[in-house]
Amino acid sequence: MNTVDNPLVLSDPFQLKLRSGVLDLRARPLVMGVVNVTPDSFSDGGRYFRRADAVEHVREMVAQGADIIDVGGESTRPGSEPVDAGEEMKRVLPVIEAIRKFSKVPVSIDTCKAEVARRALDTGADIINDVSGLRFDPEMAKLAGERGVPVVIMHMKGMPKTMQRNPYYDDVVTEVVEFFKDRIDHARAHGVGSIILDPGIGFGKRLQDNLRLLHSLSVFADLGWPLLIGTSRKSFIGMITGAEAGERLGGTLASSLVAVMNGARIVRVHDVREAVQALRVLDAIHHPEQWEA
Ligand code: 8Y4
Repeated sequence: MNTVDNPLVLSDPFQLKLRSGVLDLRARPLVMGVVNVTPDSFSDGGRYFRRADAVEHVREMVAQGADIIDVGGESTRPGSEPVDAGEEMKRVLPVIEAIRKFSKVPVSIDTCKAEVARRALDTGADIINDVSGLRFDPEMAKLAGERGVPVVIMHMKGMPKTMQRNPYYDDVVTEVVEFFKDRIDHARAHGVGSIILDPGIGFGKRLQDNLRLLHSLSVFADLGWPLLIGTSRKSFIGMITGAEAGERLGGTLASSLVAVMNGARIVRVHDVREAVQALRVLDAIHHPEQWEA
C-alpha cells in the first residue's frame, strides 16, 4: 500500500490534473479568459461568423497569457432565459474543436447540463464550470466523477431568470459555506476528486452580499479547495461607482486583486491582458526575494 495508488489519500487539490498536464494553482494565481458564444437570430451563416469571432477572441486571449479559457453557450446573466442542450452544443462544440486545433490551453465548459458537458469533454474540454454547483442536472456529478475532471462548484441562489428579484441572506458567508459543504459531499460521493469553489459574485446577491463575500474569502479558502472568483464587469462595480458595463475595468482589476489577496487562485475575466499584468505585479510584491540580485 502506498500513497500513489491508495484512493483514500487525496492528491493535492492545488495541482489540477488535466489531460494536457498539471495546472499548478500554487505557483501563481491564474487567469481564466471568458468567451461567450452568443446567439444569433439570423442564418447559419450568421452563426458561422459568431463562431469565427469567438475563436479569434480565444486566440487573442491565449496570446495575452490566459491560463484557462471558459467557453459558454448559455447566457447566465440575470433575467436570461434557458437554452436547450441541442442549441447550446451547436454553439460551443465547434469552438472547442477549433481551439484544440491550435492550442493545448485548458478549456472549461460553462454549462449546467451533463449532456453538454459530456460532449464538450469528448471534444477536448478539461474542466466543468457549473454555475448551479451540480444542482440543476442530477447526472453532472456522476459525469465529472467518471471522467476524472475538475469541477467548479459555484454558489447561486435560485435560477438565472429570477435570482436577482429579491435576494436575501441572514448571513451570506455562513449560507455559502453550508452550501459548499453540502455540494462537496455530493461531489465526493460521486467520485469527484478535484473541486474548485466559487461564491458566485452577482448570482442572487445584493451589493452588500457581494462585498461581504469578497471581504471574507479566506473563510471559503479554509475549506481546503482552491477558489475561483468572477467579478469582471459585474453590476456591483457599477453600483459602487456608477460606471457602465464597458467602463468597469478598474473595478474589475481592483476586485480581482483583492480576491487573490484574500485567497482566490483563479480569476475569471474578460480583459485578459490587463488582468495578467495586474496579477504579475501583485505576485512580484508577494515574492520580493525573487527580484533580488
Ligand atoms: C457584464 C458582463 C456584466 C458579464 C455581467 C456579466 C461566473 C461564471 C459567469 C462566475 C463562474 C457574467 C459563467 C456572468 N460568472 N462562472 N459565469 N464564476 N465560475 N456576467 O462568477 O459574466 S457569467
